[in-house]
Amino acid sequence: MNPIEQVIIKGKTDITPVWFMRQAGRYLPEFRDIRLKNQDFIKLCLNVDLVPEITLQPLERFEIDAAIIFSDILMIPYAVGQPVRFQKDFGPILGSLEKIENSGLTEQKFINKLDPVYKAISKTSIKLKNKKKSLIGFVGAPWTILVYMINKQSPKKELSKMLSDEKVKDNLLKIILNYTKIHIREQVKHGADIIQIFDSWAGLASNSDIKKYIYESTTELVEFTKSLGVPVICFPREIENYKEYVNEVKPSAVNIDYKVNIRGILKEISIPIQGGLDPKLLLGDKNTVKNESTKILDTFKDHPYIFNLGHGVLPQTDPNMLEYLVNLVKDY
Ligand code: 1CP
Repeated sequence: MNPIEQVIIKGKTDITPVWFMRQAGRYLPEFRDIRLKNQDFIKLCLNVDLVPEITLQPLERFEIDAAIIFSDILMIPYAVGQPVRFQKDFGPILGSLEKIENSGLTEQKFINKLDPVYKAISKTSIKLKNKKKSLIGFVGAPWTILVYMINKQSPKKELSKMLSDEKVKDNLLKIILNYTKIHIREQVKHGADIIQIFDSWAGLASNSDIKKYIYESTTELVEFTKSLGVPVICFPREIENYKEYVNEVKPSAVNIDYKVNIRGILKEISIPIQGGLDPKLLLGDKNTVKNESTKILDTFKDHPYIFNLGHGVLPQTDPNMLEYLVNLVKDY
């Protein structure tokens, strides 16, 4: 059993495993070199040689306990037939939803489209054999995928009125749930030993949306993943009530965002906790990083805990700072 499995399955607390959301990516010069030569981001996510290479890049540098497969949550809209492209300095741009209905989608077509992702997972899994590291597969939560598919761009910019149209949402939700399950199943089949569900825009759901589009739909994915014998970590970023979320959705572990009060959450939640450190701190000085991460480690010293950030590594982060942080956690 590797350290992350020990924490999640056995609730062991004497070791603190560590990995980072967005650990494979833009802050690494070796990733930027590859990215420069591969302008089409979706194509890069479908490159069977480069995906394992990028996935393993952070493990070459740091003593971290997991690899997270280099991919994107928007591979689902792409694979169900909605055009997706990433524009430099803007982010994702999604196309018309009509294309989905006309695409004659079947399970086999969907799997064929994402076949390079699964081959890349197998390849990465073989390279990690005997290394006592987890290989994390992931999906976007149905709500967050719904937001991107309807909004067609990051909700950071502007939010579409169509998000209040129940009929549009319900039709899409069925498709999203169906194909997200298939994507989870295939990732597990090819060697992912943990699944993380990213609900990056959970904080945008209105009270009337939370029950159906967050709790019920995420619970369906959590139960499905558990039925495959694999632990599932949920990250409902900026949701108001983590306690209620955990009680309703019952993930194997929960990732907290950096706005969460860590002493408060410790009292409210008994399942394993992951994350919490503000990624912006890594842009500052080492002393602050040391003080804040020690505070977190002290708080969770008797609770099953996996060290991580409260959101992804920022592109401006100096890799040396991450190395400093990993060593700090390992020496604690
Ligand atoms: O080089 C580039 O321009 C591409 C940048 C990039 C990268 C490196 C994107 C575009 N996605 C990724 C990889 C990625 N995305 C991973 C890889 C594994 C890792 O190291 O963690 C993961 C897990 C994701 C997941 C993802 N994609 C999320 C959920 C986590 C989060 O950050 O909230 C979301 C919201 C996306 C959408 C996305 N992908 C990329 C962009 C620019 C965006 C939009 C973000 C937004 O709407 O503001």
